[in-house]
Amino acid sequence: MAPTGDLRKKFGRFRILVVGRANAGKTTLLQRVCNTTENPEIFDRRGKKIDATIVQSSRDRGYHDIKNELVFGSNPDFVFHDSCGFEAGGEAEFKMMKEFVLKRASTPKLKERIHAIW
Ligand SMILES: Nc1nc2c(ncn2[C@@H]2O[C@H](COP(=O)(O)OP(=O)(O)O)[C@@H](O)[C@H]2O)c(=O)[nH]1
Ligand SMILES: [Mg+2]
Repeated sequence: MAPTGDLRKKFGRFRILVVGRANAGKTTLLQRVCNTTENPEIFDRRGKKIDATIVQSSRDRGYHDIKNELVFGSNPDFVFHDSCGFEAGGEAEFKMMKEFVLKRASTPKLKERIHAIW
């Protein structure tokens, strides 16, 4: 087995999808794991930072996009994706999550792959 450092170099950041209902405690869980109380920075899939003030005041699709990347400043090597499927409860959202998982679990682009689902 390759030493951890080699794996890190090959795969880059560790990417985790968190799935659960609204208010299940997903955000709290991520903060606990990252040992922080800060809110994550949110980036779109192209890496463009999404303004936190927009995020807080808006419930539009721009924010509730499973492709957005959540990163805590204290733990920049971990990237989280927050499922929106179960929050909206709609079939379209569930389908998007399914597609996201199917695509990102097998993509040959290692940097885009999800490594774990919680
Ligand atoms: N009692 C209790 N409350 C929790 C726990 N985890 C989170 N909460 C609270 O539940 C609410 C929703 O948590 P949040 O992490 O925002 O849920 P999310 O919508 O899944 O991201 C917040 O008010 C948290 O403080 C827990 O383990 N026990
Ligand atoms: Mg949350």
